[in-house]
Amino acid sequence: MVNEAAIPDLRRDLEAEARRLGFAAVGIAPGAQDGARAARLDTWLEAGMHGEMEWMAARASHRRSPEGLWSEAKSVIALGMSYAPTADPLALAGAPERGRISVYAQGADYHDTVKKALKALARWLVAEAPRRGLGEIGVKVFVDTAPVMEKPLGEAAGLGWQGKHTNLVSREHGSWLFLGAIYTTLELPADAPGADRCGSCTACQAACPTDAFPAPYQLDARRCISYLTIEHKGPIPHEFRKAIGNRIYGCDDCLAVCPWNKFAQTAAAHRAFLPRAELAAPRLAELLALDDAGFRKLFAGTPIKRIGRNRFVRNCLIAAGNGGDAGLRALVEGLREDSDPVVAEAAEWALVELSARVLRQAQHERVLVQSAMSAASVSHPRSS
Ligand code: B12
Ligand code: SF4
Ligand code: SF4
Repeated sequence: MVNEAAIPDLRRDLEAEARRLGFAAVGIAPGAQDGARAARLDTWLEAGMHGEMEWMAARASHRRSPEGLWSEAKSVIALGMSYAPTADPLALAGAPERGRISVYAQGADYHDTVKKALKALARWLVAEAPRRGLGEIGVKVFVDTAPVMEKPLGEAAGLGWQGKHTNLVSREHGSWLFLGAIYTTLELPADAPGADRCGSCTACQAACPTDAFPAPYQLDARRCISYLTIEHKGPIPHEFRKAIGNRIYGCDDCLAVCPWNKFAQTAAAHRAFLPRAELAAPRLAELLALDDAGFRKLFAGTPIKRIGRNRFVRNCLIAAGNGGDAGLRALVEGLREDSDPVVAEAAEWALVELSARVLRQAQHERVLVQSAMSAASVSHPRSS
């Protein structure tokens, strides 16, 4: 006999334990999810909006719903860990000599931090359920990489709602929650789903530099700077290079402009995600000089290490070309000989951009000198 009466206390203590482990948001969703979200995933995949992320399509039947992945899953414990920034994520937009790393990647790798806390919470639950007369239970923990739709599950569990930028927005934590999930065979009472509070706002749609939203609540990943700088392996398509600006890993623009961020409690942010000093505003000159060993050393323990030196330097070259800092010319020239063809191609492009910028600058200066000279001859007509 299962001691049903123990469930409310377990639910309360589970939440307290989750908070002790560093989670800022906790909710419960049923293991059976409605088919609407699954249908939208299918439409998204059929339209090819996942680009080269073949892994999104590969296990779609598992991804569609918790029960599709694990038929015994009765409930989902959805969890959010805050990485609310204290500085303005868009502050470096006007600093072309520096690269912009998105907020989520400036501190510890969330995969490690969230997974560790999820495992600790799952162990707690596995120990507590039988102790409270609820019998032996099974659990599986997920963060990011498994075929799990974390945002819809977070919404179903009441953590917030999926905003028009498609990410989960929380009333207490704004756009800045990492999500994770524990699937369990234990049946827990579900929380009410989060209600959409976007209203008539379109700030995130208007802010996107690459026009990556074909419609509100839909993202074409192939156009998203986060995808282009992190997931995309080959040369970055030319049509997006200018719009990338100095973003060298991910993009925060649609998140940063969300008005709900003004309620984000920065005190709730997990300390592990505080920005590392060297990643908050890195100089492109230093990043362009990285070799494999230097890259691994600088980015050890961060999510950036995953993309490897070549893809990262490719991104920095795009930023260098866009920034127009002639001081980077020698470094860029050197990278034209790089053994990686994608790096070499990006260097070639950056060099053309830098040269064009220097030429434009010289022309601009010539025009200024000429107009200053003619102004001088107008104001001193008798001196000629
Ligand atoms: C693939 C992926 C990406 C891809 C594609 C993003 C995307 N929107 O799908 C790329 C590489 C672009 C990406 C970028 C980012 N990502 Co990402 N990503 C994922 C991943 C692995 C899967 C997401 C997924 O299932 N996409 C498939 C689409 C179809 O799902 P969906 O967006 O939920 O689609 C829903 C809506 O679009 C809606 N919908 C579709 N059509 C329609 C039509 C109508 C009318 C309506 C109403 C709704 C609707 O229904 C769909 C189903 O509910 C998750 C981790 C995970 N396992 O869940 C992290 C995840 C979503 N990413 C995350 C983060 C932090 C980011 C970035 C902010 C990183 C950065 N700073 O660069 C950006 C944000 C870009 C953005 N605006 O989405 C977090 C989001 C946390 C949160 N609070 O939501 C996650 C959950 C990782 C984590 N564990 O924390 N990501
Ligand atoms: S992350 Fe950047 S590029 Fe991607 S959708 Fe948001 S604003 Fe657009
Ligand atoms: S910026 Fe506006 S539309 Fe976009 S998610 Fe936030 S509230 Fe919704």
